[in-house]
Amino acid sequence: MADKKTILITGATAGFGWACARLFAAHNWRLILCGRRRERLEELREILADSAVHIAVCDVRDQGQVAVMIDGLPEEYSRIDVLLNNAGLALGLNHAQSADMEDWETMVDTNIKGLLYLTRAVLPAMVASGRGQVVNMGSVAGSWPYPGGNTYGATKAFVQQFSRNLRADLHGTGVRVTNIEPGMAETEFSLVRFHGDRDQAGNVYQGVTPLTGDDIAEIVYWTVCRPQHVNINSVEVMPTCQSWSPFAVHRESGQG
Ligand code: NDP
Ligand code: 8X3
Repeated sequence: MADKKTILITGATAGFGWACARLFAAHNWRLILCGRRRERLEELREILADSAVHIAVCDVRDQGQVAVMIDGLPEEYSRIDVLLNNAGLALGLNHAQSADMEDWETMVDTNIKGLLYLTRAVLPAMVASGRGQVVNMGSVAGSWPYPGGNTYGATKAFVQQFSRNLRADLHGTGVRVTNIEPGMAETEFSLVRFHGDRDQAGNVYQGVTPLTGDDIAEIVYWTVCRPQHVNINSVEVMPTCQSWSPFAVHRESGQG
């Protein structure tokens, strides 16, 4: 029987990360699960009691904590086949002129710098072994602007271009890179975006059928299971109920 493969999932305590943990466990993968909420990680480890699971409480914004997590992996978890850079968040939906600078900094620190810390820590071993895959969680917001998306969308545009540049750097190494770009999905995302306001978060999903964590997990798993000679560069996916709006046009008052 082939040896188990190992995936490191950041942001495994909720949403996409949680769904990916369950799906990869069901396919007999060895899991390294990372997030800040220890109790959620322990709950997930219990749910996945039949699987090989290593949990790591880690704030991806802290490069020191990331280094401790990677350096402290037990021997059997130390060869990472897939890094799923999923930890991330949107904070606020204010227009730029009234946005909270602390929210902006948190998004940059998490969605950009955290992803960089993990990638830089894991890549050398992948390159040395001649295989591996980095799967980044981007967003449609990285390609398509919307009011209030300002810094969140810009962090995901970074993820999109960084993913492409990684492919350029990793040319010929056998290491694959994929950027997943989901649209609206019901997770804890909106609850976090609206700083815990359940009504505001609930309104986002009123009367629609959004994507689910399981939908995204299946896509992540599909990209990882392509044959080694196939690299899925990006997957953009929206719920059927979501599409684009026309350009907004501001008209001078009195001009109709
Ligand atoms: P959730 O809020 O449900 O999950 C976010 C996860 O990120 C949690 O596990 C959280 O864990 C983790 N996380 C946040 N900050 C940190 C940190 N500093 N260190 C470690 N872990 C952190 O949201 P989603 O599952 O929806 O989001 C996952 C990814 O998908 C994000 O990158 C998001 O931008 C992206 N995305 C989401 C979409 C959506 O509509 N839901 C659409 C497109 C992309 P903890 O709080 O325990 O640290
Ligand atoms: C999350 C999707 O449209 O709320 O990345 O920005 S959206």
